[in-house]
Amino acid sequence: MNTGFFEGLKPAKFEGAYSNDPMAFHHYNSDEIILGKSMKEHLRFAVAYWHSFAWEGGDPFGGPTFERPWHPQDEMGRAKMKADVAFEMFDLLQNPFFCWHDADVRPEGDTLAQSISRLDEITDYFMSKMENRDVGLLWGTANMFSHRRWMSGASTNPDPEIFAYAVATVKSCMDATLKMGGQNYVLWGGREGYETLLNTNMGRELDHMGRFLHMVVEYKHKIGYKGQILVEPKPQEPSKHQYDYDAATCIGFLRKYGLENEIKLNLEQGHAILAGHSFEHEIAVAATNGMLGSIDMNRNDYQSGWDTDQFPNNVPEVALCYYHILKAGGLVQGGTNFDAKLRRQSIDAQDLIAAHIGAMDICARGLKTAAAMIEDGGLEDMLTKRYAGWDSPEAKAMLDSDFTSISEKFLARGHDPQPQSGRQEIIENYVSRFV
Ligand code: XLS
Ligand code: NI
Ligand code: NI
Repeated sequence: MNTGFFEGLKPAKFEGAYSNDPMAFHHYNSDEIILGKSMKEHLRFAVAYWHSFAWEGGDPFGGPTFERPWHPQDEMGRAKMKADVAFEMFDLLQNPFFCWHDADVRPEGDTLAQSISRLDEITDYFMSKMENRDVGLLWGTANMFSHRRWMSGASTNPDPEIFAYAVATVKSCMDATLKMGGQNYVLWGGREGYETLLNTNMGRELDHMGRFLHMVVEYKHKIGYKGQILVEPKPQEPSKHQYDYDAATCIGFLRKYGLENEIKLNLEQGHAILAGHSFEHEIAVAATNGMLGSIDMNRNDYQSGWDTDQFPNNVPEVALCYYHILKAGGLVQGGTNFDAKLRRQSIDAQDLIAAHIGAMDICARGLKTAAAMIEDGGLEDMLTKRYAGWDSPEAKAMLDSDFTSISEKFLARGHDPQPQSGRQEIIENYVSRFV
């Protein structure tokens, strides 16, 4: 039975760029082939359960604005109604993937055992709904940052009993992710960091986090889970400093603890901005190190300086992200998760659908733009030319040589190399032709 929450709305269809229907796709044409694969296969969109269904519209200055029929979210009957609405939304959006935290989908139990049995029950309920649909789980994760027990961290908590609670929690979420055929398992450590170094034994906390992630990987292999394990970098918020600061920091951490072949990264646009980077920078860092796993697509407000988790709306930015993703071989087992929420005033059911349709269109435009640049090959040509000097056998041999011999040969050549233009404006003009 339909809940009627989205009453009057029909499944969104592709109508082309000139359609006037705000509830139609203007650019996302799921079956359209781009560089040999359908848009659907490239983009692998996912809805974030927490923003779309669990968040109630509160902010630091005010309470909920949304007043959904599944509020308050404190009992299983309403958790199921919330699931019904979620799947009605997936039907309207042409069956995307979705992602959840345990806390988004089930009410907290009185004990951990009760929380886990509720997670089992609701994920079984999801699976019954997935049976006759083309909806998949992109990833599952544990919320180990909202409840007060996590205030001093999960795996980095000074209290070993909280570490144990975190282990049991992640174990249950990995079990549920495996059961649902989830393609990835994500760990984002919002409280794995500190408020002040004065009360923090950083080395000890990092060792505990490294050991915790090893246990995640050991458990993954033990249960035969074939999905990817991903950590999600973010520099701060809610903690003053988070250990998974950015892609480069995570990669260093994973290498230090010998996890670089087991764990990849889930990168988020807004987190890149908070870290003082661009999103394509984070993607390029991960890709260069063979650790690009999946993306959380959203945007920050450039004025507020918060992680505002808005739906993406900037085609040139999104295009450069997909350019680097395509160059790295695509998202493969990962996807494009909209870790994005409505604005607090957007209280209509229609807003929720429109936000996703718009974001899917923006990503489709970004993907097409990126593919056009790849097909044209202009950027690649420019790189080839810029580094052409390194193709000569003498230049290559230098990398196997040493300081003394390179210096002697260079001085003997008596060459005075002249600077070459980086041609940045010309290249930016080139990109503008595509966006
Ligand atoms: C918060 C994070 C979070 C993760 C999942 O900023 O983006 O939503 O994606 O825990
Ligand atoms: Ni985020
Ligand atoms: Ni995220």
